[in-house]
Amino acid sequence: MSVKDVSIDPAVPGLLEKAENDGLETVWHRFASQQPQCGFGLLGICCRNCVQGPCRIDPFGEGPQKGICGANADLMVARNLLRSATGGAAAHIDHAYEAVEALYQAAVGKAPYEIKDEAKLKAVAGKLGISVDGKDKNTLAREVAEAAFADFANHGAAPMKWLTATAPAERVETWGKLGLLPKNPDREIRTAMHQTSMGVDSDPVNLILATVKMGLVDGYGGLHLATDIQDILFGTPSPVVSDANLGVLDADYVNIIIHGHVPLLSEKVVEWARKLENEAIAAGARGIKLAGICCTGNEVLMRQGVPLATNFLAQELAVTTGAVDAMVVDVQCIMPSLADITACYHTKLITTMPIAKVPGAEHVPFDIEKVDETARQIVRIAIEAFKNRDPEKVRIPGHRSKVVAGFSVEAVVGALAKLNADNPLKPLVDNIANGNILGACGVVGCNNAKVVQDSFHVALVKELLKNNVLVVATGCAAHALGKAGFLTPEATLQYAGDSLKAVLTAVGEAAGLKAPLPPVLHMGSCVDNSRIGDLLKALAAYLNVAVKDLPVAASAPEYQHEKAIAIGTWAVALGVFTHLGVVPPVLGSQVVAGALTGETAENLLGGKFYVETDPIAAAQGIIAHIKDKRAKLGI
Ligand code: CUV
Ligand code: SF4
Repeated sequence: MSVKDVSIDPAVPGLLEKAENDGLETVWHRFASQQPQCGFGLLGICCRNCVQGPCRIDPFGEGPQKGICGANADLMVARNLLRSATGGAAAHIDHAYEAVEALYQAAVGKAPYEIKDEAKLKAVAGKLGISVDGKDKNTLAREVAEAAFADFANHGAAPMKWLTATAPAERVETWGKLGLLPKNPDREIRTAMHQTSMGVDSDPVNLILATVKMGLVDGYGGLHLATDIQDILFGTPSPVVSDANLGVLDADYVNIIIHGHVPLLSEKVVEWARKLENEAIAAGARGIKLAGICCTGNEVLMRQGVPLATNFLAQELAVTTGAVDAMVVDVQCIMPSLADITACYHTKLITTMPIAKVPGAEHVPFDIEKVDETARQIVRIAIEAFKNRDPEKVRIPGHRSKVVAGFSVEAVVGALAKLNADNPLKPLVDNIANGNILGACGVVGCNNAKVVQDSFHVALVKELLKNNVLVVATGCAAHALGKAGFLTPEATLQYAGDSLKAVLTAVGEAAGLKAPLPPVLHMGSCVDNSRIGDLLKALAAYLNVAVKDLPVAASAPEYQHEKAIAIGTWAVALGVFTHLGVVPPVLGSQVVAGALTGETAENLLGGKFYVETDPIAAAQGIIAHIKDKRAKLGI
């Protein structure tokens, strides 16, 4: 079988052909062989929550309308949705928890990480009400880690500290009134699994509210906690120039790809790759090239300038270049098929986490106390593998695009402070108020085999920029936009509407960049969606309105992961109009679909989901929403 027209990434067609010639199947081949996909599953109306099942509901109303226990379509859809959001939140919470453990171990001298960002450490401590006076950085870091641990050990009635310390006060009050404030992330996950098990909650509305609460668990116990701790440990990102796409691999070098989400090991791999250049040269290479896939890629791009190899859907094709000596993976979004692909080349697939092993891969366990040894060993495995590379099998696509990344809130405010030191947000807000910037949209999330790779991201963003909507991006969306050339000053000249172009040019000049700011600001990985939340909080505070009143929106055009469901729910809870470009499995229930996309969500939370599978129509929907919010603000 041959597949075509699956991606707009120019590096894909040639490599796909190579994969087929090498006798390999990819995600797109498997997607084709899955067609047609199960209609019950697509609508969310099947249940496997007990062993009397599986049960399914006839969506046409002729067959069964209830499962064996009596569960109807509304209950199945609501229960499945909460379980998905819980799965996503669990991934982020586990990630954040590992970062906290690393910070604690570093602070007590047990893990070889240096605490790089003392200013961020103090800022986070300040928000938590921890006094910073006279404390050295290790003492303060230990206390911040202990405050995070306290959330996980919270057996009382008080809400999660990380939430109350970082979320907008107006939101905390709103969520409190609705009874949605989470207490302890682990406990909320346990409760949600219990609530959705056979014969517990059968009220779809109660389950929807629990899903919103899970969004908050994700947003603050996962995203915000992970970002804060990673910034403290590894530094808060600031703008950095690099490249994106598989052309960043180099046949003359040892090529190491780091893939996954948690930067605890990859930061060290970057360090050791630099230290062991000489060993690579001794092995006959000109040095070592690193490149990232998925959110680990975003993390090391922002803080270390490591180029992006590619995003989720093309991870297999990265290996089919035949030029990757080691693919190092941690957790999340790692295709099990990678082992089949690496088996066809000299590439070493290296798993590192106890919960993420792949049969056929070499497992080099991540041990926080010995992380230097682990990283050194991994780099040496890559250098050894390089010696076995078959030049006949190498085909590196020529495609690479320049990217400017690393726009943390601190960096954005820093750039704006060059225009107005006392009131950095004023120039931005003034330009929103006068209409030069119509509004802003966070374009985030994954690739999904149901969508031509990167096509929705690019078409949507082109239309938004043309209409003077500023875009911020994270996750695999940021990769997509990077590969397509949107993370550059040149893109401002090419794609931004006239008034947006003028503002970005003025800010870029004033910030001393000698070029416009890019029209799409790369704000990081998926957990760094917390940065977008912080930016919204700051804008709302400056204007003295609620986040839900701002002329902004979010979009996950090509999302696939349960994590995206959790993040999207958090965004809606924050009051953000949140577009989805892939239909979530909720259409089997009018109650659930209606509540999430209609007035119920909007009245309670100020935000709602908006599902639209056509990029231009989606852009128009987002723009209409932004205009509506502007009108209500009287601007
Ligand atoms: Ni966290 S979740 S595919 S966007 S990394 Fe990309 Fe990244 Fe996975 Fe989705
Ligand atoms: Fe069927 Fe009810 Fe069991 Fe689900 S919980 S599988 S609907 S009997």
